Amino acid sequence: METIDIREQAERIEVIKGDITEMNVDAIVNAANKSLLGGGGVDGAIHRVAGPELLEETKTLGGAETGEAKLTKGYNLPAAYVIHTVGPVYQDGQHNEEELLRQCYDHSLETALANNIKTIAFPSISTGAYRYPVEEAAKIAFDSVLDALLQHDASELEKVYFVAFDDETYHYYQKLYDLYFA
Ligand code: AR6
Repeated sequence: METIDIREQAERIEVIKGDITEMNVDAIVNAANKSLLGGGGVDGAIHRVAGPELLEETKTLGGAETGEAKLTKGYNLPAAYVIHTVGPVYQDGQHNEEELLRQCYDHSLETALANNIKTIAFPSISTGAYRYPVEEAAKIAFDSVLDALLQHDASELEKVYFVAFDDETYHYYQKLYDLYFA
């Protein structure tokens, strides 16, 4: 029964290889750090494209804890909003990393639902500078998104994109997509 429900969500999830800053969606998610004031990786790319007004707005937010999510406008991005979340730094898997990464996805989706954001694109949170193993991280991402899709119909949450920037990330996300939906 549950399998049938999950399969019905196939068209509400899409795995893409590319640059999240080009996504024409209601909101993109940023893999930020606790300062929320920008950095390298996807965070740097988002701030570059959004422009200096994004930094001005994030300065007013007072940072964020690991697992939290905070909303800003998208400024010069095609996306109307950015949801900034702070992933865990991966140590050895014994420091609550799994729970904290799950919170990033759950809180980002809750933020989307609370703000009438129906299309959302996620990068692979924590798997770059923060070194979370990408295969495990992708499972957490899928689990969180599938739970949200099963609980909210398309009128609330229309489509979730996973945007992989590199081949390895794309491979693991595709593998999971096939596992659930092929
Ligand atoms: N579009 C989509 N994904 C991207 C892009 C892009 N334009 N650029 C990089 N990625 P990372 P983290 C991928 O390091 O591990 C920052 O300095 C990248 O290939 O951006 O959560 C922050 O300020 C990888 O698969 O984020 C924090 O200090 C994924 O995004 C710290 O890094 C995440 O890599 C956060 O580290």
